[in-house]
Amino acid sequence: LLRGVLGARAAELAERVGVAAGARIVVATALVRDGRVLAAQRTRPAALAGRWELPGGSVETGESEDAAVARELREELGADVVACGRLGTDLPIDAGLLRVHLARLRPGSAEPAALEHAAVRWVDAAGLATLDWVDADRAVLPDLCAVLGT
Ligand code: 523
Repeated sequence: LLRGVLGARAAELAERVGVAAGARIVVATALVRDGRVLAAQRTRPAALAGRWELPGGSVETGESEDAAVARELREELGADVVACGRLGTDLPIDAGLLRVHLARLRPGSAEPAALEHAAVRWVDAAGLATLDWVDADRAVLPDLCAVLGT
């Protein structure tokens, strides 16, 4: 919306000011393989425990979003992934802004494991609707469905 009203340059500046003012960027990762995406079940906080998310976390100061995606998935899943573009639009969350990135496993990566989640599961387009997603992630499901195909 900002972009439409103010133009791309102004929106970019507003975004930087927002970041400078402390708006936190959280990356979420749609790790896709063979028409399936990796869903992960949260263990914390209590309000989100048991609900499913696209794995990720806060971008650190000075870190690129692609680097944050790779770091978070190494920490949380023990997997070696490469980010390969954005999916959907920025989603407002309590913590700041959630940005979804597409990613693929690097050849030779270990199979993703639930090191910090209750469980992980590869789901196809039809399976997306069967999981109890956290609210923000639910908004990206139509875009994800299109990426996974039917
Ligand atoms: N989300 C969210 N969806 C989603 C992720 C990865 C995160 O809605 N796919 C929200 C949940 C939390 C906030 O973003 O409110 C931070 O996510 P978290 O706790 O997974 O990331 P951390 O561990 O990097 O954040 P801190 O605990 O604050 O360090």
